[in-house]
Amino acid sequence: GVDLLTVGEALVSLRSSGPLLAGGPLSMHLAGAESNVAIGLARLGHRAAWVGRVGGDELGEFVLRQLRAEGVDTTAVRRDPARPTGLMFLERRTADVSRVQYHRAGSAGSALTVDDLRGPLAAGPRMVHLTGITPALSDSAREAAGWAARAAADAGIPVCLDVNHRAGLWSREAARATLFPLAGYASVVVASTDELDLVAQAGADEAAAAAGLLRRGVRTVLVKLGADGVRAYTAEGVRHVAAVPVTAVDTVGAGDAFTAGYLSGHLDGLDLVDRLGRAVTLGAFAVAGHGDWEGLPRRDELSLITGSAAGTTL
Ligand code: KDG
Repeated sequence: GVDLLTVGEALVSLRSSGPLLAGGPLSMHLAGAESNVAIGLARLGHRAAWVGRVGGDELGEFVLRQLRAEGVDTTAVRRDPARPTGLMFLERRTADVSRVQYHRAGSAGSALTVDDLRGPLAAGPRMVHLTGITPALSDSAREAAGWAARAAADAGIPVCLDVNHRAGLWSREAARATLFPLAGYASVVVASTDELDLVAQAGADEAAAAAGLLRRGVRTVLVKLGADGVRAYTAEGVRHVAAVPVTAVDTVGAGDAFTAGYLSGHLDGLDLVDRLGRAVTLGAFAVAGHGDWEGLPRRDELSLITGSAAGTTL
């Protein structure tokens, strides 16, 4: 089996450098939180697979070519000739504000089913990565994500869940109703500070939410703090690791890079602080370059950006 199986929807992202309403050139990129994570791992030399559906259209071919070029295993991907590949526009509205517009309702990716995932899970990946985006796409995708988490956990395969709340897809209440039970199958939960209560009792603060997850069997809760780094909660306590200071030009994909770095460290058998160090290093690479994943490092490039991996025990 592969080191990491990721499940989700890969999209074509059309990026503008100014307001969309004014027109002008768009550049075409592969996007998708889960495929971003797969690319991050593949760049570091791990065997990573992505599974999902793409259309029978040219955009689906583009998605597959990009993933294959990055060394991601796409053998389980389904082409869905009846539906289009999902699309998003990423509009740079001002230097500091980017806006997303999705064209993904009824997409091939949203038609994901449990049956699409049986083969790749039976192949026995070392880890499985899911995000809170997939269950927001459709009833069948929600069922598929839930099935994958349960089946992996039952087979003793550690599951990583990134909450990744997308307000354009569902409400916080709907997200919590689905993601709270899903998190119970995860061994790693990744969230930003404003997402943690979606996998906890409503209104829980960070420490209470993390404690609740650990009580439910989650081994590691990673709270992404952006430019402030990460706080990690485990049975041993709380650790903080600072971000690696870089010039940030584009924060899209930073969370996916962070997760890829953490999972890479996990697969390499690193201890917690070194896993967190690799996570913030990949996050730094992501924000220091344009694009969701284009700037992610190969293994021999990790030392281009170095932080002090010395964690603080809180
Ligand atoms: O994490 C970056 C993603 O937001 C982007 O690639 C698109 O998956 C995506 C989504 O659904 O927003």
